[in-house]
Amino acid sequence: MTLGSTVSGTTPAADFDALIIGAGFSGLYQLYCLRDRLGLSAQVLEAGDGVGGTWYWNRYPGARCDSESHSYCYTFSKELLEEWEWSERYPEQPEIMRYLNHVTDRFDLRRDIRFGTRVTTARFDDAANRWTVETEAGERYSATYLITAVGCLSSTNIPKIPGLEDFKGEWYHTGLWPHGGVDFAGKRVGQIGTGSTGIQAVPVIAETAKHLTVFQRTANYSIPAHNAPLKPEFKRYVKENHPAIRELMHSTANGHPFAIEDRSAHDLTPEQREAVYEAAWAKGGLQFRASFRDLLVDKAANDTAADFLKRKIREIVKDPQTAAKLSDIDHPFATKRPPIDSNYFGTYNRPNVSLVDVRAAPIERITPTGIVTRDGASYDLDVIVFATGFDAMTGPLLSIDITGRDGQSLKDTWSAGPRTYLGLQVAGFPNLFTVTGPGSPSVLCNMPVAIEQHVEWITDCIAHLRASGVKRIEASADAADQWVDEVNAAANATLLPLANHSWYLGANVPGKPRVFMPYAGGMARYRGICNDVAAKGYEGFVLSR
Ligand code: NA7
Repeated sequence: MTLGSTVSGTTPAADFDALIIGAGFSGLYQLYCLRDRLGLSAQVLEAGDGVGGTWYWNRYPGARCDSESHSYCYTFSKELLEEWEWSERYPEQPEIMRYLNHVTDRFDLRRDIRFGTRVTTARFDDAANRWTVETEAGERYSATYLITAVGCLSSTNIPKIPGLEDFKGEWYHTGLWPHGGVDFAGKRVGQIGTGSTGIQAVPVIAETAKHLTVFQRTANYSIPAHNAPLKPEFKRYVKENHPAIRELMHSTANGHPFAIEDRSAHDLTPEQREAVYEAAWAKGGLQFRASFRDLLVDKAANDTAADFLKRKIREIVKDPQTAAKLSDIDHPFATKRPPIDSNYFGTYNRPNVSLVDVRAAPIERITPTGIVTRDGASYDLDVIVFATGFDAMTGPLLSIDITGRDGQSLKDTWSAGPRTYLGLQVAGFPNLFTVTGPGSPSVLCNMPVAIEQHVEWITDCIAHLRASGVKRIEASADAADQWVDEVNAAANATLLPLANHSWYLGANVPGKPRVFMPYAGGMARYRGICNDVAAKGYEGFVLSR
């Protein structure tokens, strides 16, 4: 690192080859690759006071990963794979934090991460061919390459409900949970939101709250996780088979360690299909979606899974009215991110839990003492939990004021929705790389698999640029236009757009352009496309010397 004055301004900028924003799964691995593999000077800037990214902030009750632990980890280091041992089928937030801290220390990454440093602006200087980044505290950094590793789900979505500022009790968003935890004992708690987060939080909050009222806008499917401690034989299997497990994850559309069955739901009789679903339900987890190859592309096939799952809800939940509200699901199965749970529906059988349908009677306002809905009903509360999700994918990028070539801002460039080439670069923003950016499989894939692929691609690309004396790489506008068409076509070939209120489409944030953001063509296919682009001399990118 050097103190330079390549860019005009009051504070001299600290200069690096590369700046990485974020110290989650992506930022940590990107630092390792650029510093230890390519020998570049690299600095990570991280808003939090520790590593972990999404997992640093999401400490809400029941926070747990929906990918199985043996697949929710880096695969780049054989030694790391052999020495780390997960304790449960699905890792809980504290265990993921222990893992990421272990990785940080094992690879001596901490010394190149600056914590408590929130990036506010990033500006490309055309003449100097460098990015300058400013932080909330007014520090300045500059680098040839800027890599955003800001996560897809890190900008919280707190709905603007009138009256929140007058609420006399406590309120929290699950994605900004207090580090010291929240004591619900003896309290009347209201939780807004029944996505993956809300479905994890309900059973745990209900254990100690005096009363929990859940405000549900959209009823949701959920599959039991059947989480449990891992058996010694499974741990042994993972250690002995990690190359094969990795190969399997790389061969599938979603990056999970199981294949999608190569059969149609229509190939079986109703009785046979029921047996398949019962077995998948008993096994639990996201693998349910892999029971048939056509669940996400054929509405009639999907209906068979949806009917099964709605029946399960009605079997579990004893009160018929509550069961009816919970199973009145308006979108095909898995067209919104399918949650997995630990006794979510069963929790509604507790006497201290009740469900309010805010689709029928929306929340009108928050009062000093609780929530009032449009039908005039009021709910007295001591605590409100917002499990209301995120301004996903574009939110974390647009929360930084990013200005590219010729003074164009990312906000303006994306005013009608995100436009990227491969989710990796934006036309007009040279030498800026977006790890798991919009237009890449990202959230439709087991995240560490998507992250490793992006980080490795970016690393190889930068190595190529340096070896061949290329000073600047930028996605061409044509290639980006074609890729946006490809992303739309991939989504439209599935049932995913039928969930017209999904955050995949940006529909959960008022005023956000409705564009299907992740690439739905599958991770394995996407990996092939990226490899091909690189093999053809970075086709679709403009390289200048
Ligand atoms: P999600 O999946 O976006 O869920 C948010 C929930 O909050 C969902 O049920 C929303 O209903 C509800 N919500 C949002 N705003 C409101 C208002 N104004 N009123 C009532 N209800 C509201 O976020 P999660 O945190 O659960 O999960 C995000 C991802 O994290 C997840 O998909 C995994 O990938 C991990 P809606 O469905 O929009 O009607």
